[in-house]
Amino acid sequence: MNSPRRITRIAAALAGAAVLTASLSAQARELSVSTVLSDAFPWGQAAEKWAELVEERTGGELTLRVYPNSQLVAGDQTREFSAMRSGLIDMAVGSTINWSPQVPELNLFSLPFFMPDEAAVDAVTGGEAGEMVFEAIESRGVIPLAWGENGFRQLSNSRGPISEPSDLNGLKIRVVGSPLFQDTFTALGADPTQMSWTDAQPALTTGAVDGQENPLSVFDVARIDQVGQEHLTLWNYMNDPLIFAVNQRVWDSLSEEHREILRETAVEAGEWEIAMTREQESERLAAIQERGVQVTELTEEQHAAFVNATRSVHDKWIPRIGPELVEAARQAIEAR
Ligand code: X2X
Repeated sequence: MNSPRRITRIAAALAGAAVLTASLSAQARELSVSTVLSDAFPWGQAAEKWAELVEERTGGELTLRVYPNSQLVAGDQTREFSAMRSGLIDMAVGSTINWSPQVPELNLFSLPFFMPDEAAVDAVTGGEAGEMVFEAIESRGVIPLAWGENGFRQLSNSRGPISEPSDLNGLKIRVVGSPLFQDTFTALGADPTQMSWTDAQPALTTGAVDGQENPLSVFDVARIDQVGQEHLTLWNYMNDPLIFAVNQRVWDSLSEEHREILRETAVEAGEWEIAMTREQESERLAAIQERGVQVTELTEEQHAAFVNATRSVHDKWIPRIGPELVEAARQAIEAR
C-alpha cells in the first residue's frame, strides 16, 4: 500500500516534473504565423520552412505555428495586415496584394505590365525601391524581414481564348479585394468582382464568375481547370511577391539573438521558396496543358494593346503609391 516513504518519493517526483514543466514553458515561446495558402502550395511551404529553420536554430526556444487558409482572419485575407499590426497575429508570410489596402506603397507590384520579368522583380525587391517598401511597412507597426514569391499572375476563364482586351468584354472576373484590381479589369472592359480566395473557389465552381487570375502554381495545385477554367492567357501582367513579417511589439520583446535568427531564417526560407517557385513554372505549365487547358501566349502587338488599355491605372495609382518609389523601381528595372 502507500507507505509514507513511497508517498514522499511520489511527491518528490511530482515536484521534479513541475519544475521541469515550468522551465520548459519559460523557455519555449510559440508565435502564430498567418498564410493564405497551405503547404500544398509554395507559399505555405515557405512558412513551414521558416518554422522548421527557427525551431532548429533556437533549439526549440521559439516555435512558429503556421495557420493557413487565412483562418486567423476568418478567411478575409485583406484583414491580415491589420490583424498583425494590432497583435492579433504575431507574424505572417503575406502577399503584397493582400496588404496593399493598408500599405498603399505595395500597389507598386500590382501596376499592370510594370515588371516584365523575374530579373525586374529581383532588381526592385533587392534594391533601393525594396528598402523604401520595407520602410513603408515598418512605419505602420510591422517589421518586414524577407521576400518570397507567389509569382507572375496569369489570366484564366471558362469562355474562350483571350488574346486582346476586347476578348475580356463583359466577362465576370474574380479579383482580390484590392481596389487597384477593380480599376485594371474595368479599364480592360471586364466586369470585375472582388472576393477572397475562400469565396473564389465556389464562385468559379458554380459559374458565378467566368474567370480569375493567379500564378501558375496556384492554378495547378488548386486544379482551377477542373472547375471549368479551360482557357489560360500567359500575360505576366504583374508579379505578386510575398513578405515575411513580424508584429512590432513581438519583435521588441525578443532577444537580439532570436531576432537575428528570425531574420536570417526568413531570408533563407524566402530564397528557397522563390527558387523553387520559378524552377517549377515550366513543369506546371506542361501539367496544366496536359490536363487539356488551352494556353494563349501574346504576340508583341497583343501585349502592347493590353499595356495601352491599362495606362489610366498607372495615371491614377502612381500618385497613391508615391512617384519617388515608382521612379526608383523604374530605374532598377531599366538597369537590371
Ligand atoms: O487570393 C488570391 O488570389 C491569392 C491566393 O493569390 C492571394 O492571396 C493574393
